[in-house]
Formats: sequence, structure tokens, C-alpha cells
Amino acid sequence: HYEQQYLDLMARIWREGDERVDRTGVGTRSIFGAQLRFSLADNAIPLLTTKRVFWKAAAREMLWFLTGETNIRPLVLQGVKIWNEWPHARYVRETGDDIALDEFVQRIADDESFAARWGDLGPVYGKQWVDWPTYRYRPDGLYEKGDGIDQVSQVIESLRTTPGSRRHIIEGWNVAELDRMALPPCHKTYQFHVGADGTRLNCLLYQRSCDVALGLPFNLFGAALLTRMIAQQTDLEPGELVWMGGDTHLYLNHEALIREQLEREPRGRPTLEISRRAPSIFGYTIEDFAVSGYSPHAAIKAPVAV
Ligand code: DHF
Ligand code: TMP
Repeated sequence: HYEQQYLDLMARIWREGDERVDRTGVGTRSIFGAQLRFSLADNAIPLLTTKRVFWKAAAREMLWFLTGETNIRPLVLQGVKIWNEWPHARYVRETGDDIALDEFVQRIADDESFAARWGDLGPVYGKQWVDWPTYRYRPDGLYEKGDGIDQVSQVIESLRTTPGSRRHIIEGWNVAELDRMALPPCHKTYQFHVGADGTRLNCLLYQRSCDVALGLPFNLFGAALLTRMIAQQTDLEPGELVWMGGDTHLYLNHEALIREQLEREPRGRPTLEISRRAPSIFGYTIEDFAVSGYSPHAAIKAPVAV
């Protein structure tokens, strides 16, 4: 079963990983360098079945990246909670107002100007993907802002015109802007590749840092969804998703989740259907996506390390 790779990775990290003190202070067991491969052919999707994964939240996050948005408010208004902790932590740190997380999130939803001031994550994924900043030097030696680069459109264009290229890359790691991001990008590089005699679109995701229990299930689904949308837009068949991890870790406070999940058996093979070809990569909505054959084991709650 495709999911066995994920379970084996989890088991191996828990068994053999080096224990490390990490940025969050929670502590992890970690290995450096890991690879997973999933077929995306015949609508197959790497969605975990050994716990319920809220794939619509992952899909909404991916659509939010594609809008270029970096404020959490649109996610909050759709009930997607996965980015709430970071703006909240910054607000508490910078104002000294010890407001509870759910109260903070309610204010983001209710108060547009509060959200504009406190809901932004900085120039993270969406901004870099569709509006990577450029600078233009003037004759007097000063520089001014140039047009932003839409890497997503450029990759789609290069897939259409030069499918054999080895340069189909969407990059999130803008070195000059890392210090303004709430978190430097984890899933930082997506490389696309046309294989099988020009018929199939493959994707390789390089993730520099990976929370295997909470983040990775979302990242796998998100990368597969992005690949499916781009394949549809470029008239290619979905091929393979290759995932590569740098610091690939389990947080020490996820032990109960890990023990429970490793006792479960994968169940069935869900598929993802995209019901319509949107006019462009930016035209998809959540209603365009349907997952079938998904009857997972129950969700397992675990705290996220901030
Ligand atoms: N920090 C850390 N420490 N781990 C992460 O995975 C992570 N991911 C981020 C931002 N910072 C992070 C963005 N993605 C969850 C899933 C993905 C995600 C952030 C959080 C999460 O908490 N998932 C839970 C609840 C899902 C829900 O409420 O919809 C899960 O059980 O999957
Ligand atoms: P770091 O910036 O110190 O590496 O911390 C980021 C943490 O968030 C780390 O545990 C990896 C995790 N993460 C994911 O696994 N997937 C994601 O999509 C994001 C945003 C973060």
C-alpha cells in the first residue's frame, strides 16, 4: 500500500532518530534526508487513511497560496485553522496582550483592519510564488521596484513550450525576505518534470524541515493537488510525486499519536477527481475537487509546536 512508506518513515524516525532540542523548545527525534514516492496515475492521491486528514483544509491552503495572499483572514473565514498560531504568537509577543488563541482568531474574522495589521504572515509562499519581487537599477545607481515574477504562470508556460526542460521550478526560498516571514518556507522547492515520452507530469517537492505527524499529510496532499491542477492546465497525465525531506522529524509530544497510528492498517485507495478544467491555474475553487473512496481511521489530535 502506498501509505506504508509514510508509516515506515514514522516508525524509523521514532526508533532511530537523533533526539534534538529544536527552535520551538518541544524537542524532536529527527533524521536528515528522506524520500517518498507516490503514483498520481488514475487519480490516485497520497491521502493518509490511518488517520482522517482534513484534505479540504489542505486544498483551501493550496488555493490560498495561488491567490498570492499571505494574510490568514481568508483561511479563517473558511474555517481553516492551520496558520492561526503564528500571527497569534506575534501579536502576544509584540503587544503584551495575552489574548486567548480563539479570541484572537475571532477578531481576525470580525475586524478587517485588525486582520490587516495582525493577520499577515509576511512574504511567504503565495507572495513568492506569484509575485516574487524584483528590483530595477536606475542610471543614477539607485533602484526601484520592478514587476513581480509569477513563477506559477511561468512554469505552466515553460511546461507547454519546452516540456523537456530541467528548469521547471517554483521556489519559495527568497533569501532577501526570509527575515520578514513568520516561518521561512518548509516546502520550499517544487520541480516539475515531463516524463514517459512527453505524456506525464511528475513533481519533486523538496521540504527542508518536516513535521511528519502534522505537516507532512497536508504537504503530500497539497503537492499532489498542485501537480494535478498543473497537469490539467498543460494537457499532461499525472505521473509521480517524489517527496524529499531535509530535517525530517517527530515532535516528542506526538508520542500518543505515533503509537496509535502505527497500530492501524491502511484502508483502501482514495482517488481525487477534478470536475472541471478551470480557465487558468488561478480559476479553481474547492467545489472543483472531490475525493472518493476515502473511509479513513479516526482523526488523531496532537498539539502543534509553535
Ligand atoms: N509548525 C509545526 N511545528 N508543524 C507543522 O506541521 C506546521 N505546519 C504549518 C505551519 N507551522 C507548522 C502549516 N500547516 C496543521 C496541519 C498543517 C499545518 C499546520 C497545522 C495541524 O494542526 N493539523 C491538525 C489539525 C487540522 C485541522 O484542525 O484542520 C491535524 O490533525 O491534521
Ligand atoms: P522550522 O522553521 O524551525 O524548521 O519550523 C517549522 C516547523 O513546521 C517544522 O516542524 C516543520 C513544520 N512544517 C511542516 O512540516 N510543513 C509545513 O507546511 C509547514 C509550514 C511547517
